[in-house]
Amino acid sequence: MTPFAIALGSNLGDSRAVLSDAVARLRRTEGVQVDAVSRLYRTAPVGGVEQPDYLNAVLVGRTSRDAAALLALCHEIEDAHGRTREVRWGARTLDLDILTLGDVRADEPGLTLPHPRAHERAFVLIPWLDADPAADIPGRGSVQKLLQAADAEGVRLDDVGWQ
Ligand code: A4P
Ligand code: MG
Repeated sequence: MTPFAIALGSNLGDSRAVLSDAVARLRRTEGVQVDAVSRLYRTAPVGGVEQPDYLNAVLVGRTSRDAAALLALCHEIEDAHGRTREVRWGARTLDLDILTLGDVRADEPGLTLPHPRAHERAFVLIPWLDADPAADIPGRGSVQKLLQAADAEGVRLDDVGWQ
């Protein structure tokens, strides 16, 4: 079983319900063991066009799946929640990004590991620390250290919570 971390994000539809369902699906997947789930954060959108705030979270666990199979699972769960067409720029009902899978390094068109932008994104690093205070990005360092250099403005604990 290899440790992994996945970032969850949503800024369209009933984001809280969508993220809860994504966690539930991961929990009941064979070969995936969920060890911890962060609290829920409401975050200002980073990059791209003007769009609604996101709800973000991070989940950590262990899996017997390889990187391709874990990515396929993420896509399957994203597909189950579809993409709505109300918003022209295509903000997502559900985004599942693999942050790390053990020490695996990948640089392929369909998969980059560790995630190429995770180390600089407070909306990833803050919930990641929640789920795993000892989290580390191979080649980048501890999440705690990386967070000190990130801009944490715009990331706040969601007051309703979940799970
Ligand atoms: N892909 C490559 N590496 C990975 C990986 N490690 N994990 C490929 C998951 N997927 C990976 O992703 C496009 C393709 O990336 C996939 O087909 C997969 O094969 P996508 O989910 O279709 O699109 P995306 O996530 O919108 O694209 P991108 O460029 O990955 O966007 P980002 O960088 O993830 O940014 N602001 C806030 N506050 N919160 C957010 O969650 N998210 C984004 C998306 C922008 N701003 C945000 C947030
Ligand atoms: Mg993505």
